[in-house]
Amino acid sequence: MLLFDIAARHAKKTSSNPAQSLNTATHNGFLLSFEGSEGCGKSTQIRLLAEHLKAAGQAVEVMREPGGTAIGEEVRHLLQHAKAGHVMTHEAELLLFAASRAQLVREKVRPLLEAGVLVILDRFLDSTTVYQGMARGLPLASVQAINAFAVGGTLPHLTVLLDLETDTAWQRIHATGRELDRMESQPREFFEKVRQGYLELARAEPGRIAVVDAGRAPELIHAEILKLVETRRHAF
Ligand code: ATM
Repeated sequence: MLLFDIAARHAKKTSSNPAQSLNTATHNGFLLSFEGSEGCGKSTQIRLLAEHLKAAGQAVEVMREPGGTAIGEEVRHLLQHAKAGHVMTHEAELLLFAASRAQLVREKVRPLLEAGVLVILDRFLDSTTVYQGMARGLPLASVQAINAFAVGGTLPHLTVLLDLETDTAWQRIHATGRELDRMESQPREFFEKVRQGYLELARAEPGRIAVVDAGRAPELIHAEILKLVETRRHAF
């Protein structure tokens, strides 16, 4: 199964990096996405990275998915807390995530990249491939086509995948004591599918997706991410 057929096709023609060949907008910015299952420490790592880069004088903008725009935040609320959420079909869920992304890309991401900003996305299209495609089981060809339509060629230069054993992630989610939302309330097997889905995706796109062991101390993870970002940015 090839997860990013379109990217691979373009990559063959033009470059060894699918992200590079698909980022059709002309800009000097850098698009970095973070992925991983709940409890992997994404928020902490994004905060540490953004603080570091800002302190070094870099223009940085952090946005989350679903959300990041006024429309996207309303979609997020619908996805996570709608009263009728328990009857939401997988297909409707997929399209809502895609709708939030289509808005974010055009309203925020592209203008920021064109202004030379380093944009950090807390989740992006890989979340849809993994959660709706691989974990929910929707046909991957449809998920890819909808993803491609939503992002319209705007792909990350680098994606950091924070990989954590499902049991550890599971314990972290349930240790918070707060009420879990619709997505977080999925059974353990769902989160295992998410983890394996991400790892499969990373194997299919090693040039874009870097797997980082999230089971270590936050400072060690932060240092590795910093190195990855610096190396990859110099390549552009
Ligand atoms: P955060 O809690 O990381 O903001 O993510 C919200 C949830 O939405 C997360 N669920 N869990 N558990 C992952 C899920 N999600 C998708 O299922 N598909 C997507 O396309 C995106 C962006 C998020």
